[in-house]
Amino acid sequence: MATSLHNLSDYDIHSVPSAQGMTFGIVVSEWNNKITGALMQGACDTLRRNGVPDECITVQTVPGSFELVFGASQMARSGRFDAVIAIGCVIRGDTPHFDYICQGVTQGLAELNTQGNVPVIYGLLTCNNMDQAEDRCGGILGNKGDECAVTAIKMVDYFRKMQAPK
Ligand code: DLZ
Repeated sequence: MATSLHNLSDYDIHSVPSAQGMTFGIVVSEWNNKITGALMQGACDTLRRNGVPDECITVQTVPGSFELVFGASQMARSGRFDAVIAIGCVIRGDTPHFDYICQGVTQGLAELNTQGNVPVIYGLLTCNNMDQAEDRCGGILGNKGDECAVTAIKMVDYFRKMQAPK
């Protein structure tokens, strides 16, 4: 989680496993696209910086964050990706809508992680206002897209280790 003590983009590149031969799907919500576009860019840049070529990164959009669950599920089931990153941004409004969307997406993405062999990474910003979102997509708290990319590489590596013979 982003705090003033934890910049989302802080990581030691030497602690990230090799991403060679890994493929990634990124599903991005169109709502608040200035924010989600910056998150997606952060994720792609970090994957590239860790050795993932463009042809191993597929980006698809869905209309809103609620659709991330279906979008990520389709990517995970396609057999084309070692990990899926779901990127969205929900901004609190005047009604309880925010809570329903955040809860639905969070639970949906969490369930996907128990259903298959493809890790689904949680790149949903759940913010009280636009300032908080801007701080987390390349602002003073870094870019959550970077964090998602590093997490995706680490989880593919983890899965491969678990699959290795004794
Ligand atoms: C409807 C809606 C609203 C009010 N706010 C957001 C938001 O802040 N972020 C976001 O990603 N999506 C929002 N949506 C759209 C819903 O996620 C969804 O696309 C629609 O309810 C249709 O299923």
